[in-house]
Amino acid sequence: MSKHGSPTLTPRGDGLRVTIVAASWHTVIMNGLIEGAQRALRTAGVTDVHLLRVPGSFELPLAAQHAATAGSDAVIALGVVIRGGTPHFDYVCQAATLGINDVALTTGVPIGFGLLTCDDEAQAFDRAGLEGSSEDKGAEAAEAAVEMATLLRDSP
Ligand code: DLZ
Repeated sequence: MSKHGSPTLTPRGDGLRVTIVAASWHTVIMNGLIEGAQRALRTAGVTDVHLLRVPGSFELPLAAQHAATAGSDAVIALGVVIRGGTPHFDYVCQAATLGINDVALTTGVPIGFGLLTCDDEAQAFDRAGLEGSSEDKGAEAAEAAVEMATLLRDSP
């Protein structure tokens, strides 16, 4: 377990098809999340990896649904939403979170939840798996998705 309480997962994902769906706001942090997810997939032995870029986090559920119904064994949803001065933050976070969960439950395809919902850029940077970050949420989301995909595949 890490100092933040996250478990140490070492999933094997050989033979899986995995799609990363990634929003495009907050470029530097998004790059960190995507690279973290790709790194974790390589470590897990996943070679069939696809990347689907969408405009913002609000669009993540539809992209995840597309990937799940098009044959992906697991999806990783990555986005960064930074709190602003209006209620927009809450609407985008809620729609993305509930939508992603809904897609996982209705399709049966596991979706790693890598949506950062932060008060400011510094908080997001600290979770982005970049040099100087203390957490790597892209990698964590990828490991969880692969772990779930193999768990569901191998259980009766
Ligand atoms: C509109 C908006 C705002 C204000 N902030 C963010 C953000 O911090 N992160 C993010 O991923 N997307 C943001 N968006 C865009 C919405 O997610 C969506 O793309 C637009 O409302 C168009 O549907």
